[in-house]
Formats: sequence, structure tokens, C-alpha cells
Amino acid sequence: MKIDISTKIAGVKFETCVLNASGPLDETLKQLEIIGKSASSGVMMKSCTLESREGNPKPRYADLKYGSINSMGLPNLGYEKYVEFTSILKKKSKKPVIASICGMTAEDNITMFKAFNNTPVDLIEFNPGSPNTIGKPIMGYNTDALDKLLKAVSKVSKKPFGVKLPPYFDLGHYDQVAKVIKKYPVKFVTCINSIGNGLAIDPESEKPLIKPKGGFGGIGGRYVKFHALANVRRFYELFEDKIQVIGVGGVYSGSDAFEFILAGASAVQIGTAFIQQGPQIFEKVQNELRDLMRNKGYTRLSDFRGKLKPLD
Ligand code: RRO
Repeated sequence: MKIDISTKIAGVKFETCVLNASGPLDETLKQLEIIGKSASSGVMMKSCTLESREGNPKPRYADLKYGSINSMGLPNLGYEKYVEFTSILKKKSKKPVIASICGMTAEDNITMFKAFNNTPVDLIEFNPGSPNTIGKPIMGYNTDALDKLLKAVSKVSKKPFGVKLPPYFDLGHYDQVAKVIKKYPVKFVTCINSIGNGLAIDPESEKPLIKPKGGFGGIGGRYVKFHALANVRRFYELFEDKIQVIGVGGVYSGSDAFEFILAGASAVQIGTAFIQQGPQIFEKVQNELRDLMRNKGYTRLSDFRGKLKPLD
């Protein structure tokens, strides 16, 4: 039985629904080419800013028992490099290439969106606010600011774009955010960014595990899967499948990917598990997902996507 795990995001075909998340190991051309050669079904690039950034002081990433903590501080080569990489990666990998834009101001975002209009980039994931930029709030928690940013970038983008969202915990926040997003031509949302401002402590040294912000950083991996699933589910319901949802947060196995799709995701991204297990993680998750579907008698994602069953 042929098991088809291909998907479309904003009309762009992906051979499988499993790709890398923006952030881990996707800053340099060398790293991006490794992703291009892997089974990741697209090449997602690191969030970029107008100017290149060194990022926060090290150590700024640590593995944890069930995930990770990071306060990278948006290290990247500056958007012009990623504009340049787009055509190289498209040519070499023959996969969809996705840019991630995370400007410090509305003007920066406009400049970057315009620059990618003239590239073969397939999609743009707009990241309106990292949890770790020192002195900056998480933009997704301020719906007025989010509204203004989306208004500005919607006017200039000729590429299909989506929004990477922070996790929400209060059910009322989902309604507010969905209302704002529906006003603009947003094609997808990616849920979730890391859960901001956790603190991991080493009891032996009596110090935090990472240096920036007194040890505060975004939590990813298995710790965040349940909140990621809830965010995917709620936005899937609120958008009634008119705006697609991409799931990210704690995908290590085919079963994890299956759960995200059951909740309504059209694709899943892998972040922490890619850092911890290397590029073979993409093929492993894809194979496990196909095996699981085969056992259940499902042959394509539409057989079960969004069809989470009630308990009665
Ligand atoms: O670079 C980072 O510190 C970072 C970013 Br831009 C983000 O969106 N999420 C995250 O966990 N780290």
C-alpha cells in the first residue's frame, strides 16, 4: 500500500509533511545545505534581521532531559545573505525554501519582505518577536502591535506568508489573536515558538545552564508538546482550515507527528530533536509516520488530519 505523506502549504507542494524548524542549525549556507541534502521536505532558514547579529553571550543553548533551553538572541548573517542563499538552495536541493523574517522594527520587516519578493523563495514565515531579544517583548503577546506589523507587511509581500506564534495559554487569547490574523492575507500559522523565559538550574554548580538574561530562555522539545498540540488544535478550529496550521514543539517520533496532524496540522517542523539527533531525524519521523498510518489503514494525511475524536 502506497502511503502518501505529502502536503501543500499555501499551494506549495512538499513531498512529505516533515521539515526543519527555523532556529536550529540553519544559520550558515553550509548548515542549510546539510538540511537540503537531508530528508527534510523543505529548507527553512534561520530568522533574519536587517543587520547581521552575533547573538547573545555563550553558553546560550543547553540540552535538557526532555528538551532544550535557548537564548540565542537571533544570531544571523543579515537578510541579504539569506536573499542570496535562496537561489543557491533552490537549485541544489530542489525543495521548497522558506525564509524566516524577524525584524527589530516595522520598517526593517518591510525592507526584508520586499527583498524576498525578488527571490525564488517559496514561502515566508514571519517571526514577529523572538522570546530572547534582550529588552524586547514577545510581540505575539501584544495584539495591537501584531496587528500593526501584519498590516505593514501584508501591503508589501508578494510571497505567500505565515506567522510563527508564541504559545498561548489563556483560551481568550486565541480568539483575540485569530481575529487579528484573519484581517490579513496570512496563509498559515506555525505553532509554537519556544515557551519563553524558563529557567534551568544546575544544582551542582548552583548556576543557571545558560548565560543570557540571568539564565532565562525559551523551552523546547518534549516539555512543550502538549501546549503545542493545544495551540495547533485551537487555531485549526478557529481558522476552520482556511488558514493552515504548522505544528512544532516536541516532535521526535512518527507518533508525535501523527498527533499534530490529528489535531489539525498540515505539516510538522522539527527543532530540538534535530539538534539532539542530527539530520537523520527527518527520515526517522517520516518512516515512523508511514508505518503508523499503514497499521491504521490510512493512506494520506486527509484521512485523519484534524479528525481528533471526542471522548463522547
Ligand atoms: O534566536 C533566538 O534566540 C530564538 C528565536 Br529568534 C526564536 O524565535 N525562538 C527561540 O527560541 N530562540
